[in-house]
Amino acid sequence: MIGDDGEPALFDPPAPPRELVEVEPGVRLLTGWMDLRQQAWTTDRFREWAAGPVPIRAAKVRGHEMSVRTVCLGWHWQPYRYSREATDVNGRRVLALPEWLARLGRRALLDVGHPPSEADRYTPDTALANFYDHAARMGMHQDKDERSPAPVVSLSIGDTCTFRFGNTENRGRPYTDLTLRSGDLLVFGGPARFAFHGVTKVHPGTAPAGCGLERGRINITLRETGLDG
Ligand SMILES: O=C(O)CCC(=O)C(=O)O
Repeated sequence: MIGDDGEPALFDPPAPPRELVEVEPGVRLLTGWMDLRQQAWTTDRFREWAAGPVPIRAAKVRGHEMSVRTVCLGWHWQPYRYSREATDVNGRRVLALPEWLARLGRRALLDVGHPPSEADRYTPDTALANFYDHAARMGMHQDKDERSPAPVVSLSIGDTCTFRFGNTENRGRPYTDLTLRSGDLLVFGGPARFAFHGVTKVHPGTAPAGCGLERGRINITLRETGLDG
């Protein structure tokens, strides 16, 4: 809980300890990366982005709406391409990627152990911000509409989910099921950059008080598109 004066309220449960886990080469999970106040602040920004000029929407894959709703910054993503204007929504240009988010991406790489020379070069130019209600899922897919092999930085806020991280060959085994909680940071790059992954379940009632979301889950991924202009 955040008190009226903006300070964390007394008797809050302690923040979960940070733990850095190397899931497999190229995939690192840093739990408890964002504190509650950072999560709530980011949730407020998400609500602003979702209002437009290109409002949050469910992208259509082969004519079927995804259960996840997405709003994009920097570049607009629609299956299977990026554009500046949201031609599948209202034709408006998406909001610019804020500099604080690019800086956050560089900090994320440093904090999971990428060398400073790599982290400094990281210049994400798009963010896909997803909202999951309790019924939403994301099928196994590769993030491969980007031309850059730079890592994907992924932030979770709200309800816990089961996130499946697979292999680069197909949607099936081998894969690892990870639990992503509010505040967790996941980075995947290197040999795992183009691995299949998805969200198999969102667990209702697991969002911590004070994260800014009472129900559902926000996920923000930062990426370098490698596109010009
Ligand atoms: O929600 C997540 O954790 C994953 C999102 C994802 O895979 C994507 O946006 O491509």
